[in-house]
Amino acid sequence: MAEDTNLKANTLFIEVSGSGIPEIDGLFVPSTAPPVKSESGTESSLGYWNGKMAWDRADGKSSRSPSLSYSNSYKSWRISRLDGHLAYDMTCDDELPPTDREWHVYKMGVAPAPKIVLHHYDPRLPCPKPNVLFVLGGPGSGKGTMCELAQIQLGWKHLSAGDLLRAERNSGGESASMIEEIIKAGKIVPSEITVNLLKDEMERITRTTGSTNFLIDGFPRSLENMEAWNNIFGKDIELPKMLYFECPFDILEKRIMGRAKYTGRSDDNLESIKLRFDTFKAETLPTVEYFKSNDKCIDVDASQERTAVYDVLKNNLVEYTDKSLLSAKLTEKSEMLLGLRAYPKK
Ligand code: UP5
Ligand code: MG
Repeated sequence: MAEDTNLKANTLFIEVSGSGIPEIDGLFVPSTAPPVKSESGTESSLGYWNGKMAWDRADGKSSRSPSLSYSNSYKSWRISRLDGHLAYDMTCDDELPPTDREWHVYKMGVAPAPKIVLHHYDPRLPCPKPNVLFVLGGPGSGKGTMCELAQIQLGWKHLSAGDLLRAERNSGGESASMIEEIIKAGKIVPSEITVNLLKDEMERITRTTGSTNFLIDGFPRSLENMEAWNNIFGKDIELPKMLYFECPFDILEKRIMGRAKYTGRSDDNLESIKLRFDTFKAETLPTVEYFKSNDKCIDVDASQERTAVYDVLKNNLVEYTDKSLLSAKLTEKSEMLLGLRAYPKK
């Protein structure tokens, strides 16, 4: 195989953890092994080995360099021990070391095989700042639907504060029952919990996907939420813009009751909807006013057809969206979200 001279610099970092040989665990950085011609005749470039990206241990302790690389002869990714013997491998032709499958424990390895996490940024350095747009609106105004569309079609990452809280509740952690009680009563979960969930999830996504564009749906729901956000991000990032999905109560109620049989959400019932809407008026609308007074709020008529609402969202994201995605064909899932295609029958 001739060397590909158009290779992009390898800037990915790899974290290896939980292996049966603790000396293998640690950070692997883009390889600095000098270019060579391998037995199979492949010429390697800096950061690459056998035409695929390659990594050295950050602590420089391995006697093999690169210590995480691809072998064309064996058609496998391989991780070596400090003494240079192979410990773990994965037969495949993936461009990058697989993170979603269990590695094979090689002759000189010890079970269990390690977990591999790919980082787009050096995990030893602070995470790059997020580029955030808040999407706020009453319960059932279409925040989740529209943000999911933007995630599929435009590559923005959708974070629903409500979904993160429901996942935290389902994880059964120490705040699980408190979160459930608050959600059922349509009230607002203590800000510190929500902001930390958002921050951790944004950092995880940025580090593992490289993406910094985030749509945050359903937050900040109160001035106190906003204060907690500012305490953590205020000094680092400018006040984000907000898209406010405006929609009358009778339409919201109809939409949620239409959705209730599919979601199984403990707050998708007439009583909770009313409580959620009361909280929205009392606590969330002042937040919307705060963004308006800072000239950071864009009103969206969310009672319109789905396609019209999505167009407004899209227009507000264009500036930071990869231009090649703007004219991409709608996926089947997007057509379903837009109501242009029926969901498959269960
Ligand atoms: N639909 C969507 N758009 C439509 C359109 N244009 N025309 C016709 N139909 C449309 O949409 C609802 C339904 O309407 C769907 O069936 C959809 O197909 C259809 P959806 O996109 O689900 O609306 P969404 O605004 O996301 O509604 P949701 O119920 O999720 O909003 P809430 O704000 O109530 O819920 P959230 O999950 O954000 O929060 C739940 C609870 O968590 C809160 O009440 C609170 O207790 C807690 N919470 C906090 O404490 N803090 C936070 O920061 C966030 C949440
Ligand atoms: Mg939602």
